[in-house]
Amino acid sequence: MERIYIGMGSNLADPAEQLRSAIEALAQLPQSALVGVSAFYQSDSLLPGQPRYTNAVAALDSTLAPLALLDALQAIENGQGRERLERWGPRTLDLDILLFGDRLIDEPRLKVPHYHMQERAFVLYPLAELAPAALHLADGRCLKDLLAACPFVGLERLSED
Ligand code: ROI
Repeated sequence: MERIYIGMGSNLADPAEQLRSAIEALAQLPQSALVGVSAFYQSDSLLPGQPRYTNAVAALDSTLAPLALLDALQAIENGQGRERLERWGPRTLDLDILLFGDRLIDEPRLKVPHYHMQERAFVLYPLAELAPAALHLADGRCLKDLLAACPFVGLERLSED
């Protein structure tokens, strides 16, 4: 059993509803238990000209292998109408494996820890609601230091409903 953190994002077709549906789907994954979900956060897209995003992080305990989990997450994305028209394009649902236990994964389909998480407030702050500040990533960085280097700017924490 490993603790996995999954970043969720949406900027199309009622983003908060997309995240709620994704959370229900994560709770149904085989060999897995959903153990936590952060608050939802809104922020502008990193790319200009796109609708604002709603983001959150989920914590999952699972015995699935990383690529099996990736397949399952992509099936959830596709099931919620994800169309891969352009890289970085607007999307109904994006599910990213941020951390997978203490593994370092470097495969063509999957890099863990997730590439850009250290510079993304919309990943780090929801993650920090679920993970201990002392959490060390497989590459040696600790969450507390990543947070200290990533200001809480442009994020709007939505009240739970
Ligand atoms: N911007 C925000 N705020 N949230 C995201 O999830 C997100 N995802 C992306 C890009 C387009 C880089 N910008 C984002 O893929």
